[in-house]
Amino acid sequence: MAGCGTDGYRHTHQLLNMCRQHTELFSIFTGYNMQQPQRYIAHFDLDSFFVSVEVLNDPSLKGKAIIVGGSRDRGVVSTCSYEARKFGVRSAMPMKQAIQLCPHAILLRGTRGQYSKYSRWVTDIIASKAPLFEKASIDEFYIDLTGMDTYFDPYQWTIDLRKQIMEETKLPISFGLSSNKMVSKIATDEAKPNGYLFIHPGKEKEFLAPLPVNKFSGVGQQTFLKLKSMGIHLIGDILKHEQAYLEKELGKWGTELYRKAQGISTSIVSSYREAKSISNENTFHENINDVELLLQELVKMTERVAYELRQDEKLCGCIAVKLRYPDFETTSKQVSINYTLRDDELIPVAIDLFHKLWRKGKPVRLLGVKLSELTNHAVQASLFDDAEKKNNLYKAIDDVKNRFGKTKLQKARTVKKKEDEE
Ligand code: DCP
Ligand code: MG
Repeated sequence: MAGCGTDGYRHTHQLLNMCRQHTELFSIFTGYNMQQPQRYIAHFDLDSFFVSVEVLNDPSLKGKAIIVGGSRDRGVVSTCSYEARKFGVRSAMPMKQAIQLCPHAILLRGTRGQYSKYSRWVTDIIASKAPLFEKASIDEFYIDLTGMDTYFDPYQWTIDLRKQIMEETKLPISFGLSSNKMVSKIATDEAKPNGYLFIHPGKEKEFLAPLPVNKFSGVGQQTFLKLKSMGIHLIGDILKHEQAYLEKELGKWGTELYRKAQGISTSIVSSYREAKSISNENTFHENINDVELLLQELVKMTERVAYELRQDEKLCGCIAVKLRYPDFETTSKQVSINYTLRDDELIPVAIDLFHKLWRKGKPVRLLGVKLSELTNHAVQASLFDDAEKKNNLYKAIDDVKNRFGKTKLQKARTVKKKEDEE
């Protein structure tokens, strides 16, 4: 069976992970240093993802300065080709500014469904090969290969996986491989575009030293300027100072930077398969067979889970509806959707699933909605100006919900019935 080998690795890996955590705890509590297995973590990230998809669909765009984003006057840049980056164009920059920097760039509004499709395709390839992986965003993955060096060379394995992804999807992707997530992510960044980099265990500090401090996530403009005023420009400069001095100047962040500069990071790769979903279920006091009432409940629940999704700053790629009848027969149906966080995209799909699932007229005991395939949310939802407006609207609604409780604002369908009843 095709999946057997990978499953074997996965189980071995889970065991190793448990052992590692226990070993760490044992060491912390007893002070006795137990030998840890060498960690290997790969980080993969597609190159100029949205642009690469556009180029696949229209090869005449290859090699040109391309910007994918919203409208010229009010939109922001989602991403741009490396040719446009040479002119200083960056993600999240106002389109107006980007056009000024690179007036000859080809402007594209983007095709969102396509990005979800390719994101899934890459995910599927990684899922079929990797012992344990985490999908960190729509185009970014961490793979934990710890313990697998008994079976194969982790570097060669990662090179082969990259080759497979590029051959199958035709999308360029880069990777960094090292002993931890932080260093691998920075290595990917250094390897881009269309490259890869292996930082051998023990060489982390050396690799980081000549890089600017804002390579660390979390070092924004403010910290950057503060560090500059302290004479710290490069990561290596951080270690020229005592930890106590950094702490005095920067508080906890100083300690954190001191650790990071040494190439230390212990965060673990959390499995995509086990990644959380957001769900809401309701067992009714009395069974319901009125379709309007059921739909009203369904909309309310979908709004609730979508709100939770936005609070977690995630997008979802899959929605499921579940029904239980009084005889306890339980059915559910799910469908993959374009990655979204929006009620107006989720609700119609939930309603459609409900109609496909429900045996008309049969009383329902329990109704549930679940969002899964959660991934971190870049601002790609702001691709279209209309989406931008809607996202701002949701933000405003969510702010009110946060301040006054979740029941204050609901959509027409969820309040209609109550008004009718009054
Ligand atoms: N994205 C977006 N808005 C942002 C950042 C990203 O819409 N502010 C979208 C467009 C990107 C995709 O997410 O193509 C992936 O984000 P990355 O940060 O990985 O950027 P790219 O893949 O475009 O380029 P890189 O080669 O730097 O990874
Ligand atoms: Mg990318």
